[in-house]
Amino acid sequence: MHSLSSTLALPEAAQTPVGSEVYIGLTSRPKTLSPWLFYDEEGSRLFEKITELPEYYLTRTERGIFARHADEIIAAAGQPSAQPLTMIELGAGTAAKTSLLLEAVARRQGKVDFLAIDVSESPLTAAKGRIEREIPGVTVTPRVADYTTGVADLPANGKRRLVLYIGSSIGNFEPAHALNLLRDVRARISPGDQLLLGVDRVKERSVLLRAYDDDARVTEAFNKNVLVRINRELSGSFNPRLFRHRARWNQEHSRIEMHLESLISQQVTIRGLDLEVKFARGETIHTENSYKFTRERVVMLLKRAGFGLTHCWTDEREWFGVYLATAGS
Ligand code: AVJ
Repeated sequence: MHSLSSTLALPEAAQTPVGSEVYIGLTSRPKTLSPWLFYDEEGSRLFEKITELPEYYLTRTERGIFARHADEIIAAAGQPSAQPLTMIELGAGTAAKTSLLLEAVARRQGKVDFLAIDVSESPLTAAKGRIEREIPGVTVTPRVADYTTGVADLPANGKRRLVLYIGSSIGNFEPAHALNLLRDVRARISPGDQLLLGVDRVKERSVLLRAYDDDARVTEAFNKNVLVRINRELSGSFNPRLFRHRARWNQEHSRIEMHLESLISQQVTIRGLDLEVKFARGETIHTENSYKFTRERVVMLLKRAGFGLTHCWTDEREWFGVYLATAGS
């Protein structure tokens, strides 16, 4: 259907990051859309709402771990000789949970530089304002960049780097991509520098499923928002009501999958891409993977990326894991 000549004649919109992602995803079999497409303004707002849902334990649990162990985490990152730290966060967003760690660093060494990296500018700007107002001694440098395609230089300022990759964001990537990402981080820092990785753990299936299919249907709105975004940015004709939100546990790959399932046989036009997309009844668009980890898997991943696990922290139910690892030589 999509011959080379028609590919060459693709409209301009198909060459933007969103356009090409949507074009490739919706002409693939099975159909997919990458999870980064969720995060337009409305999607970012919906995600913030998700983090407050009773079913979505991830954010609350990780925050609890930081609230309880921040001083210990920061002391461990500075070992063995109380090294001063500089902090870097990948996918910082509003950096809400990060404050607990920044406060601990400020208590320990007075001043700290914080490089906050995110694809989206407005939450970073808000984070800088809030953090510098609330935590004396912290200087925030926002950097708008897509770290998933490679982190650029990570400044040390003569200090030991502590790189944060928290919130189980790594769970969105296929294992090979996650490994590449951590290897890339390792290549940008020095032996002895530290990585703090926050990941969601494997647990009872019903708990996992509820976290991605909440009663207030916020996750459903978050999932369907990608269709609304395509309608707006690429002149699509999706009717979100003709799709159903699905969350499923994939045991083999140890991941929650989110899909949008077509309720009927239908055809959708995406004028901006010059594209007609056919859906069979029951056919899905796979919109997200959220991998869940055992401790063994995290240790293996870190090791293969050139890190050695030194400490880990969890909550009482052992639902979430925070892992501190040292860059090897
Ligand atoms: C931001 C990737 C950690 O996988 O739990 C929340 C995104 N998707 N609800 C996750 C998400 C549906 C979230 N991460």
